[in-house]
Amino acid sequence: MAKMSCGRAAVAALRAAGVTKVFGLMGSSTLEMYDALYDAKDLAYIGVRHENCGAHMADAYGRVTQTPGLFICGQAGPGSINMVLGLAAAKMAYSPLVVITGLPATEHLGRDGFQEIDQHTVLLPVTKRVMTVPRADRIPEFIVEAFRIANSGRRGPVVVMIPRDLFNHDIDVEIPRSPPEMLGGTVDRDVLERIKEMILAAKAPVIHAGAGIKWGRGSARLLALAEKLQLPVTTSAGHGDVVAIDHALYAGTVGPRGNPVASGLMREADLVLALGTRLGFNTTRYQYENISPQAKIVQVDIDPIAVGRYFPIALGIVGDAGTVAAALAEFMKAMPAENAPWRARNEKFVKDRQQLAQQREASGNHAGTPLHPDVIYAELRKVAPRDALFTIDAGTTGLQATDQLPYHTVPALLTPLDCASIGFSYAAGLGAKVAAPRRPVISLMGDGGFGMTMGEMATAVMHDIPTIAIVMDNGAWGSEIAYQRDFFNRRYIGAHVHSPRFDEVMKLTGGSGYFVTERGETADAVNHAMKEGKPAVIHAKVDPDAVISFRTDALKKRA
Ligand SMILES: Cc1ncc(C[n+]2csc(CCOP(=O)(O)OP(=O)(O)O)c2C)c(N)n1
Ligand SMILES: [Mg+2]
Repeated sequence: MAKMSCGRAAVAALRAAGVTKVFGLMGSSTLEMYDALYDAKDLAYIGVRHENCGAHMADAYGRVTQTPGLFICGQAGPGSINMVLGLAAAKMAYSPLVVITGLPATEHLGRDGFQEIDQHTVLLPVTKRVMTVPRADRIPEFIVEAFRIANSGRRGPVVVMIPRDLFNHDIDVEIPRSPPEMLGGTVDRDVLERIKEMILAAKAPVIHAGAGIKWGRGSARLLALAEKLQLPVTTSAGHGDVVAIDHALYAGTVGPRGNPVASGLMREADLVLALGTRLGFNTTRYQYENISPQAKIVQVDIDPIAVGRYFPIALGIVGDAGTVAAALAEFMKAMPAENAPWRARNEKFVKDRQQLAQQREASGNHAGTPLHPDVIYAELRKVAPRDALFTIDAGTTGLQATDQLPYHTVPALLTPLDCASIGFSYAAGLGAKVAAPRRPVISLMGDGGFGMTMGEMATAVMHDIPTIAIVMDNGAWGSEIAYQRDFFNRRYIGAHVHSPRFDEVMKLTGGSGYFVTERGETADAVNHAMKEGKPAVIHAKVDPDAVISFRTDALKKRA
């Protein structure tokens, strides 16, 4: 037992939980903690400019490292409420994240006083858990517990709220031990036998892999299964990086953000091994649009609620998808490629995939200005190193990129997933770079989405976080203007945006800026930025007509 200030005890608890990087935005309700961080030279502090971006950064950090990211939201009330979207995105992504934030003093709670907003109620639906520390000497216990909860089972964001007066105490404290490592569990032999029978009876089985493989670091085990049985791998939306894109069995992403080859495999499958995926909206639209109604589905997910939720399934398993893939690979006899029963199907899919790649290269060769976004993706395929990590936003230019970028090292893609928010990509890229400083991080987004987060250019420069942001400027809220074009007879209202030259703003901030209008210039700028190693913004003028209406389910064409 040692007597220490509660600020120091909180920092000691962070250390016990394995924290080395702290994202934060300060506020008076947590200053004791800040004062303790002053002496904590082993914890790197990254001060951000908006709480929501801080939450996105810590979310991305958690996704990349698979240990919870930490955001200290210094201020009770307004500070906490500013990060609601970032928490929601983390929750939807099963991303491990811990936020520590203040509360008004206990003697003022319930008076609707200074900065008192009902944080608990606001944050509850967008988090896995919200905890209020009731007593000063329990601060360390609550912090370590938050890390355990964030990182267990279905991972997610956990908020620890600390009334500001608790920090005024010195406490006798024993810092709890760090949370235990979670292991994947095992799979029953009878279950494996049932899956084996279904596979052997199938004519066109596919593996459909999702977040559970990616976040569970199950890719190698998934590939062992795919290779042993010669099964093509399709992925759910936002997880096209589950295996390297040049793998012989890789088909890419299913659905509107994906490609017709992967979607076609699912439409023609008679057995889908859905590993670590909910078969969610952006892949299936909850319909038999990209999945055959005749297909038997074996679904594995860590979240019991997700299993069998959107589609009737033949067999459901609650558990770690990589563990199940490994157990199945071990259980099954190998099928050499030349006599796998689905050999002809596989040969066709490989041919279709080659054709798709050729079409994309042709489309990426568009001459002329303004640039077609496909040109940018094609150039990234040429120059991005194999360990590049991409982040994208939910605008049309980001969504079009989803299945077109060169993913080789898992994880290589972070997106807002079902949250489908804009203003995610730039901040997430910074968090990813802090998590993986040696990997090149390239963030793509539209002019609208970047405008929401451009304050973080200062964060990148101040803390030397050298990501490369490619802002595709089409002068519009592109995803939305596409609907007005396609469904509302081009009656444009609210759809155009005017932006400053973001490259120039980045230069003024102290980083590097590039302005791109012609074919070849994106590749040059990316190469230059990677060599220079400074935070960089590439402002690319792209074709305003190259917008796609992705979601058409509730829209009726107007005459
Ligand atoms: C936080 C948030 N606000 C608004 C939206 C609705 N929305 C989706 S895409 C989009 C347009 C995005 O424009 P931009 O970032 O320029 O990308 P573009 O579509 O032009 O490529 C908007 C407004 C959203 N998804 N998230
Ligand atoms: Mg735009």
